[in-house]
Amino acid sequence: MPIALVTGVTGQDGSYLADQLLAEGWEVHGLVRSLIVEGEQEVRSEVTRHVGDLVDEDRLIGLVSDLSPDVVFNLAGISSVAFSWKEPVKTGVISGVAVATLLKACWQLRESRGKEVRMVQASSSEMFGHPTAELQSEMTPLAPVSPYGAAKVFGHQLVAIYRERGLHASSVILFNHESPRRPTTFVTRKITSEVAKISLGLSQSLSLGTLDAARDWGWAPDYVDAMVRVAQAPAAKDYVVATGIAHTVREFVNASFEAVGITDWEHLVSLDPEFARPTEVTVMRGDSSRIRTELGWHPTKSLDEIVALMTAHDLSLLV
Ligand code: F7E
Repeated sequence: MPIALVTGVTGQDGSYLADQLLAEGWEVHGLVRSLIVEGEQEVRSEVTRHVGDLVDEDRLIGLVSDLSPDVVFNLAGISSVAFSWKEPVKTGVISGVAVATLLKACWQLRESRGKEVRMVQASSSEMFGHPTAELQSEMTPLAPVSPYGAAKVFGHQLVAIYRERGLHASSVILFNHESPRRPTTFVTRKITSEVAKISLGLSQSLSLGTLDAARDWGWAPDYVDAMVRVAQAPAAKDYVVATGIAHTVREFVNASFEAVGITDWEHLVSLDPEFARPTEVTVMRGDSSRIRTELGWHPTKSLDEIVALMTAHDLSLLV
């Protein structure tokens, strides 16, 4: 039975990844900050939880050595671009420097016991910053415009350095991916949860930072499936994971209101500078040809399907 260590197992991606790995017969271990999980996904009982902090180098190295995993999936870190502006130092340490610790831990395990441990790093499209090409691929220059993007670049480049050194270390460059497990601090779930409330008369309006930004939104379980494929690929590489289709926040809002039968929604939505970013990437759209061709991955849901599922879920929480 292959063994996986998943950091960030209580997040949207970590919880879906644990579900998939368990279904495929893996032994799954998760790094958690505390055994009491608040505001995060419940960890399934089959996942062995280990309390530890990503900034605790001795703890991480000891854990990797004790578990001797086949794959370390690093999904932990600050995932909110907006929050990274408030806590740039914490973001750099947790989302950037901690990647070095995990790579060091994997390398030491390999050197000391000859264990062929692999690592998959959750990189991000935020590393591209203002895109210079219409579609971003593995070849697109990295030029982040947020503390989050900069921290991710550090981790991403270290993965490439350890790969060069001989470790089977890959990065998945994830474009936005959503689900009912997304926290409401992200725009998609903020929209669907608020639209559900408005449709039931429980809220009067939805405040957003902008309606014009466009993102390449996919279905989170598909992105987790990409990680498993990348972990099992013969050669370690970087892979963009994206649908290739961009939609604006306005289109997302429209689809969510449509899902609850409201067509005239403009008066229900307002703009609030509190939710606007110091720098905003206007359009992101990924070219995932490499993972489609080499590993047979493809997205399974359209934006309308994702919005309908998320809105229906939020309605079900209220009735
Ligand atoms: O923003 C705009 C916002 O916070 C999406 C993470 O998974 O994807 C995610 O980061 C867009 C941006 O996600 C509001 O300015 C408008 O243009 O849902 P988000 P994100 O920042 O793109 C990347 C790829 C990651 O790697 C990250 O970990 O929506 N937007 N109005 C808003 N965003 C929020 N949160 N709240 C608003 O009111």
